Amino acid sequence: MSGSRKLARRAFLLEGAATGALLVATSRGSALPVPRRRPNIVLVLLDDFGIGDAQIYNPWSAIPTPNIDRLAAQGMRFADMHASSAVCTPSRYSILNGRYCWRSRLKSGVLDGSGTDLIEEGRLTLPGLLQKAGYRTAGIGKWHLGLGSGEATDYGKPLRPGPIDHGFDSYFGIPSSLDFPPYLYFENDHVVEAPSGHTEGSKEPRGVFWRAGGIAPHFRMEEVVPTLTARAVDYVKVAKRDKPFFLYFPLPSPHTPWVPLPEYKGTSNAGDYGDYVVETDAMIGRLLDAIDARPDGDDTIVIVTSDNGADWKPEDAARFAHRANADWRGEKADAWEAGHRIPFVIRWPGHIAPGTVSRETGSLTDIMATVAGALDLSLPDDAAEDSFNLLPALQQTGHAPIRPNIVDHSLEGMFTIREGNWKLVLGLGSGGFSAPKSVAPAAGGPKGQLYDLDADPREERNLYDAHPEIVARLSATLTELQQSGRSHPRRGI
Ligand SMILES: [Ca+2]
Repeated sequence: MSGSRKLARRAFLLEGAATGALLVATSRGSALPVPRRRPNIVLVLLDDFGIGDAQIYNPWSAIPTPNIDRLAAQGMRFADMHASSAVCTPSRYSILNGRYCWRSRLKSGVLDGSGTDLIEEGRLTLPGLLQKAGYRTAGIGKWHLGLGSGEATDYGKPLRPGPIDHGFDSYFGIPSSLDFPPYLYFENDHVVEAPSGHTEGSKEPRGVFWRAGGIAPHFRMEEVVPTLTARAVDYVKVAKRDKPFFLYFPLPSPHTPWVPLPEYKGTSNAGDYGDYVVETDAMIGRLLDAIDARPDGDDTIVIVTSDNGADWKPEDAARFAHRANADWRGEKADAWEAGHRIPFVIRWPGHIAPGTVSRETGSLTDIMATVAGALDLSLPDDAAEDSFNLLPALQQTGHAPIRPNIVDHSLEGMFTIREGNWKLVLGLGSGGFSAPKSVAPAAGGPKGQLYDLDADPREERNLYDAHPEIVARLSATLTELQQSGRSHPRRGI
């Protein structure tokens, strides 16, 4: 290992090693009053974008990301933020519901393109909360939370229930990941162009992958990201100021297929993946420019984050001098840190000090309670049950950890629970894509994994047998969280 890589590795490890509410900040703010006019809110959710991709998180990234870096310089980034799951569908469920997805009918894996509506009828969602508070709510991008009811989605019928039944005034996008058929756009409850064509799919080169299936005749993989971005930019440009707006913008990149437009080819040092990340960052730049051009541009909360870790395999790391998940162990889908530790950047001028970094341990399930806290909205007891208000971290007014614990979940449904520096994994192996995926316990050997992330952020020393009391305590806490149906204490009591 070269000297510079050693330094890089140390920087990654140091950034992740500290736990709790220690703040590394350029200045300390104080609690600010609730704004007179409610701010616009833009939530950009990237797909499989890793914590080592953006240069603001990883100065050694082989991919230029000037727009995400600019946003972070104007706001705050979190170093210890986690998706609640290491894969798409459950992570998205938890963002829009403030609730762990393993409490829903989906106990592991993801929905495919025929998956039906996952969000329970009547459940208050993040857009539903904002809709009730007088917001105009729009979703533009990858849905991946199921459409319709019954055994499988019937794309020939109205796509109900769907996003417009869960708090969105309007929705335009694609049903699931860009590698799951059918390949089409839908708007609100109907298909824009029927998937009357067929694609044989693609398996190579590495990352240019999509499955065989139905496709709308005018649907082009490489046009999806710019098409969605143009829609989002138009939305921001024309949104009237009589009401604040909430825009949920889940881009399907840089998830497979890695299909950058020709003008982005060769713009990174990380192949098609890196070039697609450059394009993704440029699209965020277009959206930021549209926001900043509005008279109320400063009166806007902008969040950029990712639904899980990067799909960056050992062979990718061998081919390119790039670490999409920094030096965290594993990759997307895993119970190990690279599966779910993700970038999280938030800008809110006048309320969040620019250029700040938080080491607060947070979860994407917290967006809902944090937004409610920022807007002084109350949440009913039967909503956002796993969501904590991170506003004290954003405003740098808190000192104690906000969350008592976080729970993460791998592709295969392997649970982890984290409390401070301790992380318990209920099983052996990654539980996801990395080898070994699953390991049967040896006679007399550990049944799970226990790591001290402060001392061992790479998760290399399993302390399961050395600290049975910690294993027992964290196991009991997880069981309590599972059985009680909530992490957040009952509100108003
Ligand atoms: Ca994803």
